[in-house]
Amino acid sequence: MREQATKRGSEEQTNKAAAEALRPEAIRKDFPALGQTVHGRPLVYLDNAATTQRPLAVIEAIRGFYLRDNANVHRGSYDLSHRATEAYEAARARTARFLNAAEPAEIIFTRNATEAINLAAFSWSERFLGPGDAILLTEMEHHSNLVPWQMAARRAGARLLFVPVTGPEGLLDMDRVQALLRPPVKLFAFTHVSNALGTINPAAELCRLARQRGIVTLVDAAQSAGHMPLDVRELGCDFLALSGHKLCGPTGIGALYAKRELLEAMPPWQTGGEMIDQVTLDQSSWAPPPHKFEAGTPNIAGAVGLGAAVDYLERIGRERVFRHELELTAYALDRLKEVKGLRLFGPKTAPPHAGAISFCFETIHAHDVVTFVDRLGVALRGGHHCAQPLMRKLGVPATARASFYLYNTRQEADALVEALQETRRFFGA
Ligand code: 7TS
Repeated sequence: MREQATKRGSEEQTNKAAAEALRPEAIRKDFPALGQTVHGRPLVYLDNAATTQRPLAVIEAIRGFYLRDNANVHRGSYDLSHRATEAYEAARARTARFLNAAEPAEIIFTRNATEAINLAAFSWSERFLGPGDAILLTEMEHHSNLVPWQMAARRAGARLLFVPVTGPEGLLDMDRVQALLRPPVKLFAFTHVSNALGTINPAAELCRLARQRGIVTLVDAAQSAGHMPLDVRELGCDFLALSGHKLCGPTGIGALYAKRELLEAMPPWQTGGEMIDQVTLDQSSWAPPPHKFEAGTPNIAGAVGLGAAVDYLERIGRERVFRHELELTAYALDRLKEVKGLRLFGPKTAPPHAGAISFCFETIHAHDVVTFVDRLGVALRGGHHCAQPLMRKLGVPATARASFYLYNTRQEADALVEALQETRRFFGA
């Protein structure tokens, strides 16, 4: 009884914590890199869509691994190697839990989201894509979720089809989705959140429509994992790709989630050590998933860092992170309207606008904007954001982009607006 009451009490506390607004000022203490000045100004780091900063918990986890547990995995039969293997596989289990995958074997560690998509595009297409088939993508894809499919289609004699992006708000044309999700389409790959427009796509709905028609789905979650609650079983996707460095983790580690039956059916991508069962001079058989898809010595310390990152985000609560980001985005979208001559891309409201805001001045190149505001301490990204087809559609060569994360504050959104006002005055726009 008492135990139950205590449990209920702690659940209530957890729920209360989840309901509490996130306090970025407190969170910033976990991120030493944010406390610095650049060009004599406090750093305002707004390039989180490119990569996020790392909390001490992640830095310490990597340090601790190299200080105490460093050895190769799945090889030695000595204590240190067992510890390294345990740490690596524990990171896989934590990542699986983070995504609510049915089992850790559904998580393949990769270098990043790009490699995760390349793996899926190569192996799935080898087995399941043939002449005359089609792959459906959208016009807002990052090159990482476009070029691998171009290559796969070329190899298979298949073609690519695209869901159009509509209007200045940059939403997917849902009528066209309905019309396109039918033979010869075999797979639908789309971004959950656009890095260039900030649009949050209705991923669960898109997966549901595809599933109804027997079409396989891949969700590019590079911009959503770590920013909002994400549950692969609720989404109903077949594949999902993420990068550790965009969710507080280290660079050089990412993951592909895939349903086990697909991983069983797909041939390996890279081959060599670690991924085999039996090898003769003439032929080989494969280890079961996930190891079938992890050739060679993996990024062990990177996986440990990713495990620490997902733990960190779970402690904070992704629901709170998401709410904070939406509130900050809504505030910034509103304030950016004050800047004369600034053209904003993407949805007008948050949601469906996530924390990456793209904009440009009609008469100042995005690179000039980014270089100018850097001198004021504000770190933005300028360019085509690896989405050249989308830029062509928007009719601009490049945009400047501010992207928020859990540690960004309203004061930083104000600093962005002020820096853009100064830019406009300086260039006489
Ligand atoms: N997909 C999306 C939607 C992305 O935004 C990115 C990276 C990737 C895939 C690839 O991630 P990677 O970790 O494999 O490189 N986007 C960005 C960006 O917007 N600025 O720098 C990288």
